[in-house]
Amino acid sequence: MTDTQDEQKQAVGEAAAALVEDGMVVGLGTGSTARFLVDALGRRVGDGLRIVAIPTSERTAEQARSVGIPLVGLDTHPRIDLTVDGADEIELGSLALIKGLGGALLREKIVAAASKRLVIIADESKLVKRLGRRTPVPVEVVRFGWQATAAHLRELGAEPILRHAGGDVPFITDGGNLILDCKFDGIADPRASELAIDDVVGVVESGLFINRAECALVAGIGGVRRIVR
Ligand code: ABF
Repeated sequence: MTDTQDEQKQAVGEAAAALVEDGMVVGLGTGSTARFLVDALGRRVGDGLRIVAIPTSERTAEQARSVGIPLVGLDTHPRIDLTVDGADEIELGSLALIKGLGGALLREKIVAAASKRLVIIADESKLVKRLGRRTPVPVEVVRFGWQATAAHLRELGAEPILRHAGGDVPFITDGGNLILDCKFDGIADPRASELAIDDVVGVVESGLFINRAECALVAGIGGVRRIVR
């Protein structure tokens, strides 16, 4: 029985770590839930599990190194066996995702696209019936002309807000870009929205991950359950 949110995150992190097999190339997600995965994998590496891993952010890389997980890059390992990552919203039925509130969406999406399997780990608060009603879609944009990019996103029905790191300092991603958190009033066709946002000049990537997740391991009061499309 898992009740507190941290216990739920730990439960799914450990359940996902159990999916990792000897010899795998593993993508390591970012966020508070993924932290439990990385810790659990570190314990398994300490017990003899032989893997290499590719982190989706500098902070995940730092944590992975601290628990002894050997890190490699996509330059030497362009195909990943299994990536485990968190999410901000998971739409029931479609497994369409909003990711990126942690600011790592670009590397997360590149790692996800290089992965044979993507497993999402979350507590049940992330489950929604309709994507985008509650959570903005993070959109990574280049700095040059970001205000014009924001205007194009408004034409798609978004309300883009420049993300700040604190005060008037804009948040800068690991890739050196900006993030516009785009509020929608629900997203009726996530795939169409993902394509439309990607088509906007100045956009690097969006936090819409559509048709990418194999399943989601979700912890609730009754324990961990596996949700598929
Ligand atoms: C990451 O997981 C991000 O895409 C997303 O913002 C975050 C969710 O973090 P948490 O697990 O802390 O809710 O992959």
